[in-house]
Amino acid sequence: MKNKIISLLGGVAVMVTSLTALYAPQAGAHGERSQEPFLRMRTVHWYDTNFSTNRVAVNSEMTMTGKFLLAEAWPEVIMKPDVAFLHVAEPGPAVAKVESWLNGVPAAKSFKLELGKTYEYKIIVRGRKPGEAHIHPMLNVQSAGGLVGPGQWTLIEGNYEDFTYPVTTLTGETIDLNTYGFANVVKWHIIWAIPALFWLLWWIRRPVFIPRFLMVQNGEEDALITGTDKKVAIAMFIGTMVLVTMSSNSAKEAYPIQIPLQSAIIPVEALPVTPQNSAVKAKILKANYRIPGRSMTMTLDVTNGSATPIKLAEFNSANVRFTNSLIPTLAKTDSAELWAKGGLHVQGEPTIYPGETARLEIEASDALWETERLSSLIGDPDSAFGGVLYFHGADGKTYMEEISGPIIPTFQ
Ligand SMILES: [Cu+2]
Repeated sequence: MKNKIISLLGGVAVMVTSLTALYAPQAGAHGERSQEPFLRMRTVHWYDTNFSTNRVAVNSEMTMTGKFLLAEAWPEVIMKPDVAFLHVAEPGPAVAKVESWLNGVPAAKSFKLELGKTYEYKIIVRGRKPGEAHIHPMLNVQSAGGLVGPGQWTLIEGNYEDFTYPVTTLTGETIDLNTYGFANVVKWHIIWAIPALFWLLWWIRRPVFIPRFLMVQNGEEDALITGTDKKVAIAMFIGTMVLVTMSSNSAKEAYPIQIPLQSAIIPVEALPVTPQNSAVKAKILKANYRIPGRSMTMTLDVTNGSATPIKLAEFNSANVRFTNSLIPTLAKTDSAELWAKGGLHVQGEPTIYPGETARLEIEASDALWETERLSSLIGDPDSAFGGVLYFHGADGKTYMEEISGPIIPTFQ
C-alpha cells in the first residue's frame, strides 16, 4: 500500500515537471523591474530621453539621446560612480553599439562622474537581430551594476545573416567586426584543447579519487606517479612553452602593429549648473507610502529663488513620471516613458511666487507603484525614496530639484 502511494506520488511529480516544459511564456521584460527600488529611485535620474525611431532595419542606425542627473542621495551601500561606463540594456544582441558620447566626449572608456551633476549622452546603435526588443540607455557603475534608463520597444527588421559591422582600424584597414578574427579564435581554441584533453585523459584513464586516496593512506604514494608520467609531464611543459612562443610569434607576424586594450578612466566635465536647476529648493518634512492606495504622500517646503512664479508640474522617480492633474497640457514626451497621467495631486496654493516659501502637500498615486515594483521599497532596511520635482515657471522654463528622504509605510 505504502509503495503504491509512493509510486503514485512519483508519477504525479514526473507529470507536473514534464508539463512545465510545455508552458514557457515569452519573457516580456529583462529584469529592470526586479532591481531594488533604492537602486532605481536614488541613483540615476534620467530625463529628456529620446529615441530617434522605434523601427530600425538590420544595419541601419538608431540614436538615443538624453540627460541624467546623478542623485546626491546616492545609497551608502553601493559604490559611487568613480568608474562608470555608458552602455545599452537590451535582451541579447538585438542592436550593436556603434558610438557613444558623454557631454561631447567619446565614451569608449569609463568615466569618473560626480554626484549631484548633470550629464548629457548620445548613443548610436545598429540594428542586428530581427525581432522586438526593449532597449534602454544604461549606466554601468563599478560594483553597483547596470542602472537602466527608460526603455523603448523597438522593432528590428530584416535578416540576421545580413548583419555587418564595418570599421576602419587605425592602420586604415576596413574590417567587419561581426566576423573578424572568428576563424582564428576557433583555430586557437582547438589547438589548445588538444594538449589539454590529452593531459586530462592521461590522468583519468587510471583509477582516480578513492583508490588513490587509499594508496596515500597506506603510504604507497610513490607508486602513484610513474617514470613515464614524469617524462610526459616534462614533454607537456616544454610543448606548452613552445606553443606559447609560437602563438605569440604568429600573432606578431600577422598583426605587426599592436596596441594593448585601452582601460583608462577619462575625466569629463559635467554640464554647467544653470540657474534653472539651482533656483528652486525643496525640503522634505514628511513622506509616507500608503500600501492599499498605492500612493505616496509628501509634505515639503519649496522656496522659489527664481525671478518668476512657479508651479509644481511633475514628480519623477525610477523613470516613472507623475504629472500634475491640474495641468492638462502636460503631454507624453516619448513612447518609452512610464506615465502616471494626472497621478500627482497638489494641495494648497498651486503657484509659488518669487522669494516665497510655500508648504506643499502632494500625493503621487498610480498602479505603476505596484506594476513597476516600486512599492517594495517598504521592504528595505533603509526605507528611503528619491526623485526629481519639475516646476514650470511663468517664464516658460522648467526648474528641477532633486528630493530624497526616509519614507514610512502606512498599512490602512
Ligand atoms: Cu526593458
